[in-house]
Amino acid sequence: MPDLAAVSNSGKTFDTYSAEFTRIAKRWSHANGRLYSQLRGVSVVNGSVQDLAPTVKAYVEENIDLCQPETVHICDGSETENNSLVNLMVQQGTITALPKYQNCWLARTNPADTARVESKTFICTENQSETIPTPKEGVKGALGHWIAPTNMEVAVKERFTGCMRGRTMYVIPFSMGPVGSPLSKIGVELTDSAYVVASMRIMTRMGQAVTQQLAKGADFVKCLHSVGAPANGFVEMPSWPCDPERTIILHVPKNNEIVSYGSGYGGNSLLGKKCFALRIGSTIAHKEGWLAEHMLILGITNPKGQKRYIAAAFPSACGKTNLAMMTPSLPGYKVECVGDDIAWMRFDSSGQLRAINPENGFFGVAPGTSTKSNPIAMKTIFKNTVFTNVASTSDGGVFWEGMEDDIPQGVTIKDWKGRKWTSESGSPAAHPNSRFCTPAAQCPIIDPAWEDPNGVPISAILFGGRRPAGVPLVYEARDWEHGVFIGATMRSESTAAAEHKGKLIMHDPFAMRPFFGYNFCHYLKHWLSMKNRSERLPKIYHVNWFRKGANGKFLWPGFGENSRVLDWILRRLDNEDCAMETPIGNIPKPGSLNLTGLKEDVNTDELFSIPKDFWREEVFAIEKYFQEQVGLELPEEIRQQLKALKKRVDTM
Ligand code: GTP
Ligand code: SPV
Ligand code: MN
Repeated sequence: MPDLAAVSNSGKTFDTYSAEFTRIAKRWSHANGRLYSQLRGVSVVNGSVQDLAPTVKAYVEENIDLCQPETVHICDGSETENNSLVNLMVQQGTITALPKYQNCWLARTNPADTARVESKTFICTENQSETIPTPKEGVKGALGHWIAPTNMEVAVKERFTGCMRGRTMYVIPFSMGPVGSPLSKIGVELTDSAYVVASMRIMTRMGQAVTQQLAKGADFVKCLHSVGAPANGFVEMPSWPCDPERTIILHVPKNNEIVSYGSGYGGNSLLGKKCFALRIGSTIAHKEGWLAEHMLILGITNPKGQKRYIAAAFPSACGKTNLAMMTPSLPGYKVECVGDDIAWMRFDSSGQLRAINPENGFFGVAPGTSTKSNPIAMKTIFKNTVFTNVASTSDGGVFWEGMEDDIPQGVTIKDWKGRKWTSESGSPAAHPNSRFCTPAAQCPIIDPAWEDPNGVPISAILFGGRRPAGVPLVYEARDWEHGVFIGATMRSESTAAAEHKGKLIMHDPFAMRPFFGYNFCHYLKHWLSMKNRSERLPKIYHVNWFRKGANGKFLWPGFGENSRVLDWILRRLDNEDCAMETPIGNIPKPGSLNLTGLKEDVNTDELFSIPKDFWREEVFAIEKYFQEQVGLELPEEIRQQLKALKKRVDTM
């Protein structure tokens, strides 16, 4: 209700009183028999305009004018609010209940909207060279996409004008990182998707507490999102509106601004995640002297009770969530989870690298998650979780590849498109990129320090990927520069997390290729410059759980057995003499990787072999990649590293 008391200040004439009353009354309107305040003539059906910081209000108003929503809903993050959104989505058919579990929901997307779309993701800067290195003539750049400001303006106008007609614009105030931590950053996402609101409530700290920070004048990243209204007006699947033809995801580092249109899925729509915490985040980090990385963070305690933290960058769907929640097979070890996807890291005044997880939930790959592979995830996800594109069971539960043992006799399955499914159907039951969206606090091994405003101290950084051939289980960088080179030359088999078809070995430096917010070469220089920030830099490793033998099967059992690799790494951090030099880096001395109690036979010769032919090809591929994608801009240190590797491989 308007604050009439505030109007009736003593000493005012009746005319002023009446004029002020009219002015205030104008900001209110009737809808559904209720009184609502208004913004630009649009009813605000939840939350109070008075609570909005002037800067936020201006941002909302500007986009009301552009998107022309029917109503505005300012999110408070409450359970009541969430319940009403859930009810709305059930009514609209966007989600269905999963009565087998507590407060769990299944969303089925339009089959044309199931993953991130790298090819439609752009960074907008005045000059192309701020965003991407200049590729060799005739070569298509593969280190991000640039868009000019004028083109972006056209793209936005074309898509966003009136795109929320008949819909509600939700205003989501959110914090990446614990609210109020000096390392955290705030965002405001405007979206027309209730699914995005419900997901952002899990993935970020969202609502009232953040509104209060904003009211105190906190800066924020502007995040505008619409699922879109296709140009031809035809919405194929009203329960999941989207506009795949015209999907576009735009970032303006200069204004800390994100604009995303046409997709409701994951990294395309939950703008705190890849768009903010990585792309815009990396540009802020570059300016402020820290690192925003596609990395998990885990704590590991050895049998002596000594605890350390490790960060690891693997490309999408290459094992971050699984490693972050690992149940170690080696007796006496304990792993605790700080984060499974993103790390914000900076050196403190004593030269210790410290990391926070800016997220509040896990948006994890469902297929492959099982009581065998990731029991901790299985203990996390069956309450307060939104599942997307998994299969469903006749007893009100979920199913995906890997859950075969969990399905009771007589229970039938519908695939992610809602069609009857059996193991003979010939297609996967769950979409390969189907996901769970679940609160991090529910993880039974969440680290006690996971919300520490100062972050956790990082002792080692791992890079890795899916390398079916040639790349050993683990190797250690010779020094920081070599470590940066290893990150820069990462390659991995493509997965279902983005739109790439087939299993191509793709270059994915630092697992950041889809997420660089600025020119890769400037990013490399930034990483190299970290050398001057500390006397005690973390050690760097490369790991590969995915090497295959001649029979086409994985050579290494992975998952909990990866604790054996972490054990070797921790012993290296303690300066144990358990490594030997090879041309590509240091690998475990024969017999030094603890294999005691390993249930399967592992061919360690094959697992650790470094075939000369393979590595000559690898060096050649890296050389070609740098020549074509980066050219003369490549930092000299990296050029020297490549030269040295080539020489070592040639004299193998
Ligand atoms: P994003 O959320 O896309 O960034 O993926 P992620 O890096 O967190 O990958 P995740 O841990 O979800 O693993 C993806 C897939 O790889 C799942 O199907 C896992 O079962 C599988 N996987 C993870 N770790 C291992 C491992 O050690 N060995 C094998 N063979 N497969 C693994
Ligand atoms: C990834 O692809 O790396 C993810 C999923 O973590 S998404 O949020 O969709 O980007
Ligand atoms: Mn990821």
